[in-house]
Amino acid sequence: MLSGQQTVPPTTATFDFLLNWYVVSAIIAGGFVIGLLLFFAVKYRARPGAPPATKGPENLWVVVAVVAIMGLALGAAGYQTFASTSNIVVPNDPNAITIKVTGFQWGWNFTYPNGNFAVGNLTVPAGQVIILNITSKDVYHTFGIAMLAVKEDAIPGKVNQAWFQMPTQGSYIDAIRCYQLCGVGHSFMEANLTVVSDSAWTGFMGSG
Ligand SMILES: [Cu+2]
Repeated sequence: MLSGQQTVPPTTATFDFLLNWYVVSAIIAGGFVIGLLLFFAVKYRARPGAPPATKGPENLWVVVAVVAIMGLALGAAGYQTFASTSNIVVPNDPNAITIKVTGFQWGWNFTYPNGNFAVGNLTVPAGQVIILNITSKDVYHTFGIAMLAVKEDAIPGKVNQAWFQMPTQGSYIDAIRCYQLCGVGHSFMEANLTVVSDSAWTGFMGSG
């Protein structure tokens, strides 16, 4: 859905970056372990007339190398995970726009800073930090925008925060949907995301 976009939203970029780290780390650790397994399986294979297997000398370097390489790979992935949390937690931006999101059976209600609300369509200005205060009117729902790597539970009596920043304008049909089975209408519990210019947003809010 983001094809043709000039820039990648920051939350999406962070999760893409982490996924690459995890895949590379897993390939290094997994490749080393499986490589050793195959090497030893061939080297010590059963051969006709060979003496029965006996315990050989300890190969300490193998143990140290396996632990060190796996530790480095996992440590690097863990470091990158914690280093990325600053991009995932809700930013402290004084210009952020806060919108209340209320899930219900079956739809999404968006309440804007001016008190107006809309059902089934979330309108936001491009390039601005959008903070969502997510709750539910009835049962558990999960608010999600897959293309922006946003997902947060909507729980009655509780407010969970999520944020995103969409660099470019556009209209994204059914970009928002529920990710928690919540009843017979769950599969239709969708909403559109409309990203507009600053001036259109000012008009949308009325008087600015
Ligand atoms: Cu649902």
